[in-house]
Amino acid sequence: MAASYVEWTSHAIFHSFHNAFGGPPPHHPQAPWMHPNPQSALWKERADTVKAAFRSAYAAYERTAYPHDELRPVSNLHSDNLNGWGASLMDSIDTMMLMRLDDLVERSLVHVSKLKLDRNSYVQFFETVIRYLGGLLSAYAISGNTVYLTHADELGTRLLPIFNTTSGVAHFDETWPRGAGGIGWMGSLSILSEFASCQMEYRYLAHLTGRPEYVQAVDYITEFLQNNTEHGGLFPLQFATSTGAPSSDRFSVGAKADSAYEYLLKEWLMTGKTEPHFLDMYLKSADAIIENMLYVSPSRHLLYVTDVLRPSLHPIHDFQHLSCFLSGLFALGTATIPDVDPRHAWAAEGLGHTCWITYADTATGLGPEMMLFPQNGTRWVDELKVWEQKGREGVVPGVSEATPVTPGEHTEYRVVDSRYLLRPETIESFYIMWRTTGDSKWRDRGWALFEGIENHAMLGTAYASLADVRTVPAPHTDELPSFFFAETLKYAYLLFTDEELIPLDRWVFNTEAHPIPIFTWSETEKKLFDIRIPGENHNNTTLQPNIL
Ligand code: DMJ
Repeated sequence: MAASYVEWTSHAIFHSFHNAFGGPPPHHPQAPWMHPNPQSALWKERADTVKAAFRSAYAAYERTAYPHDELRPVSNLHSDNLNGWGASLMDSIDTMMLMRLDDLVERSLVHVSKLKLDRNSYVQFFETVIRYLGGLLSAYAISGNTVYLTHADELGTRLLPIFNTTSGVAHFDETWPRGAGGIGWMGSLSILSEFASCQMEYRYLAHLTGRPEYVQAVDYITEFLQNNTEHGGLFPLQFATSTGAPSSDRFSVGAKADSAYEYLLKEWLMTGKTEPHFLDMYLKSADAIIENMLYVSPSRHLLYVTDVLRPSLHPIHDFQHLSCFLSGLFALGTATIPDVDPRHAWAAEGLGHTCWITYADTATGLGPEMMLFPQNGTRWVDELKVWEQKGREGVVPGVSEATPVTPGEHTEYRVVDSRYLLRPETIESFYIMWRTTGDSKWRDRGWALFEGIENHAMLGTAYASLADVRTVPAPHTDELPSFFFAETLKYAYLLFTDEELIPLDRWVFNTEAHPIPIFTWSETEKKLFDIRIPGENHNNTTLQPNIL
């Protein structure tokens, strides 16, 4: 068996990376900010520093926790909350490939080859899809090695019973071999972000395997979302799994919601912008978010996105770290949607700025998990109206350059959860902002963020989440999540390297930062999978739940 791994060289990785999908890379006009950069040596050194951080933290995981899911870096124990299949390894393979850490890739391939998915196990659908299935699909897309694809296909099939509900929305969890769904802490409820963040992975898997059941299962979810839209583009946080009835009065782009909105744009991008219903859904949702959930703080004029409550969409004025992905999503939409409303670009800039401020305001330079803004913030669209009426005088509201506080100065918001969980959303948005605007401030801010991680999250060789970002020395919690390897360090590396490893016109990241190549459906696939492209003939079947 070892012989096939020996062929696994970095040359092979990048040969396949550029050729497995559509032959040699097409000519991409160089983006203006990619011209020879006098600071290249500095940024190369910074990218190498991130690579060294990955190597060090991964070595600690391998030494102490492998083959379990995650390292507990304070106690030097491990956890197995993600199926016990080696989540940190499985989530990291494509990061290793992009960083050209060939020895680690080789060892990972041995692990994947031996991985048995058929033992009795409790699986959470969402985490399994975004981390394991997404990780395997990207590893295959980058390398062309079919070991990853075979396992992705097996995993995709094993998870299919989770879609088999009377409403068609997926269960939260499942036991294997086939047992009852809905057995974990969510019981008979399904969470929006969790059942609506699997479509990219399953549709790409269908493209690779030719299996229609993968598309059918997830296209039913898209149809369910279309039928359950509120306020023009918002979705409640939870639904009863059996009836599909909403079971929450709250709308959010943070916990329980985030990637459901993210996938609308990304599904449109992933199939080469050929399926306009995804764009239509995304634009409606973006508009509803802009109209109802974006607020500006009274004194620092910081733009933030808050949860709102039914029926009047009353704002809570909370701001979650998880919501910081929205800046990058709006930036990606701005760069890819023709003639898009300029509010998307302003929101990307303003939200990215606020996310940076929440880091730069703290003693550690790392941002808290949740903040509460004063209750008298103003709706952003109302401020925009006044600005328009005044002939657009001065900067766009909410896009002002508020500066970080000095020690003792009031931040205006209150920190209600002071942890930093090594999450990626802020550096993810900095990366997308840098790639789509070319403004080097996003790189500089990303470097400051990474220095915060180095200075305050590093514990010897590994890293640990912070219990309080406001205190130096920072207290730690006993956690090193797999997404630190999959996302935080990957986005940091991509932000600092001058190489355009993942051109955004050829790849699209799933919500766990696993890149999926952009493709278009063939005529055969359109018929087989019942893909409806406007202006093209298709039969008029209606998707049904319980398709299995
Ligand atoms: C990751 O698993 C994914 O980014 C998910 O979409 C949100 N939560 C974590 C990172 O914070």
